[in-house]
Amino acid sequence: MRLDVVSIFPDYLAPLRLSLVGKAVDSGILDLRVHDLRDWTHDRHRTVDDTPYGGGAGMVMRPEPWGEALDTLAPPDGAQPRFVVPTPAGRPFTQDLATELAAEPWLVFGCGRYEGIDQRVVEYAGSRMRVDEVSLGDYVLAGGEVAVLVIVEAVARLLPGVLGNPESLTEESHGTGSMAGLLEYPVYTKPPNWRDREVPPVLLSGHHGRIARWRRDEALRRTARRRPDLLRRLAAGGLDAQDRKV
Ligand code: 6GU
Repeated sequence: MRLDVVSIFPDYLAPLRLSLVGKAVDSGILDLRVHDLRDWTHDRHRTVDDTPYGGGAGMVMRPEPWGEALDTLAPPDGAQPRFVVPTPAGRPFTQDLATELAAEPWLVFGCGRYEGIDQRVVEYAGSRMRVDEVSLGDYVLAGGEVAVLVIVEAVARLLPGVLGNPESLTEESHGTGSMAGLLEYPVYTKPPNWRDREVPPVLLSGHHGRIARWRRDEALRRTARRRPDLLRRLAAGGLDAQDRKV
C-alpha cells in the first residue's frame, strides 16, 4: 500500500518509522512518503494560511498549496488515491472504516490545522478521487497529524503480513470473532499470584468451554458498564440466552 502524508509538520510523522508500522515500512508492505506542504508554496515566507472570509477566530489553510500538492502527487490523468482529511468535523473513524481503507492500494492524508482547510480543496479533490473527512472522536486536536498516526496504525495492522498472529485481529475489541461487538475481556499472564492477587482460577482449569463462557461474560459485563451503546446494538440480535443472564 502506498501512503502519502502532507503536513506543515512532517517531523510529527516520525513515529511512523517505529514499531509495527515502521516494520511494515522497512519490509516494503507500506510505501510511506511524508511531504512538507510548504514545498508547494512560492512566496518568500512559504505562507500556507490566511484569515477566514466572513470573519472569526484563527486562520484557514489557503487552497493553492493543497491543489498543487494533489496535482503533483496524483496527476489528474493518472491513477487516483483515496484522500483522507482528518478533522473534528468529519464522520467517525471506526474499525469498519479502517478495514475499508486497508483494502485500498493508495491513500493520501491531508493534515490541516483545526480551523481547517479551505473547503474548495475537498470539493476539488472530490471531483476526481474518493474523499473522506474523518474524526477520531468528540474532542479537538490542534492538527491532523496525530489523527494520521492513529488512522495509519489502525489500517497498517490489518494489512497481510504486518501482524505476527493474525488471529489477534478477530478476537479483539471491535473485531469480528466470537466477541464481535463487545469490548475485550480482561487478560492475565504469569505469575498466578502477584501481590496477593490471584489469576481467576477458571483460566488455570484447562476447561476450554468454561474459559470461553467466562471470557464472554466478562466482555459482556465490561461492555455493559463502559459502552452501553454497544450493548444495545448487540441486543438487537447478537445475544444468546446465556448472554442475557449476565
Ligand atoms: Cl481527525 N482532527 C483534529 N484536528 N481534531 C480532532 C480529530 C481530528 N478527531 C477528533 N478531534
